[in-house]
Amino acid sequence: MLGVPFALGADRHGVDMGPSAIRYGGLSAALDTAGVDYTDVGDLSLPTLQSQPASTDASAKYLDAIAEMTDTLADRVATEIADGSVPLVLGGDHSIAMGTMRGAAQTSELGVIWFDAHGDYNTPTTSPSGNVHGMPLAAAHGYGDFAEMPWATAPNVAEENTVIVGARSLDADERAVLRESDISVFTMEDIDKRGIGPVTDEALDIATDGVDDVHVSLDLDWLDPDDAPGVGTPVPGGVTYREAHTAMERVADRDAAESVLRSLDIVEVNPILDQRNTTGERAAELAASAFGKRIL
Ligand code: NNH
Ligand code: MN
Ligand code: MN
Ligand code: MN
Repeated sequence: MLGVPFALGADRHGVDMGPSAIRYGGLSAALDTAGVDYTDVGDLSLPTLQSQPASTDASAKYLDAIAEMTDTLADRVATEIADGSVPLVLGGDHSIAMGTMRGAAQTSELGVIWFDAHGDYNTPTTSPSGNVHGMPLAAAHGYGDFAEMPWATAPNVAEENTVIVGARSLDADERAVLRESDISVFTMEDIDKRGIGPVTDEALDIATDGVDDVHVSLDLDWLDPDDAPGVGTPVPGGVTYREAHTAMERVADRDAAESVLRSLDIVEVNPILDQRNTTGERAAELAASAFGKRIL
């Protein structure tokens, strides 16, 4: 368990307190119940929004600081995996996933499952906001502007093994790019038609096809804002807390059978926007479910 108290990718105060909120939400107790053998290695030391002058690059804000964060996190994640651990990375905004994926994919091929309301497939050229937390999946694939930024790119991650689950807010250019790509996108409509269990199982099939392991990235705005209000970019019409549980349980089931989980990040929890740490508590429970927590 590693905290990444980072907010520059969202350009919004409070998401840097996500690691504290998730720990305070009961993560250790939930992992104990799951019977997980874990160590909390604390938080990375990173620049805060308060300590930075406002970014002058409107197309990709704070990109230099984000590159440094990515280097630090990627090295740490790679080291922990080499030591036999499965990193549980607590964000922080979703830009941290660039670091997790680059570290996790360093030595062998990696599938990716992205549970998110958003596609996170913008680039500095296409982004409507300039917020890098809307770009990490494009960065990992070295897409567009990111082809010139090796620090952002995860080696050994193929579009064919990348799956977005639960999308319901795609920007116009992002949508066009995803439609043309070999990335699989399951929208909320797919979940409504088929159910979250079958959709998650198929996502796991795609992500692990011909590949050893998967990285799971869970953005708390994947959940409906009624269930997870403490996020910076809420989108109505999301999955329920129960559906999110089912998805994490399917991940744990597959991992128990085939040892597929290489790394997990839990991102975008913002306690400033939350209601009495509801979102922090739910993030903690969902993480423990992904690591095998069951009621009985
Ligand atoms: N698509 C929007 C953007 O790029 C919002 C991204 N926000 C997220 N992504 N929280 O998961 O600015
Ligand atoms: Mn996201
Ligand atoms: Mn999102
Ligand atoms: Mn494995």
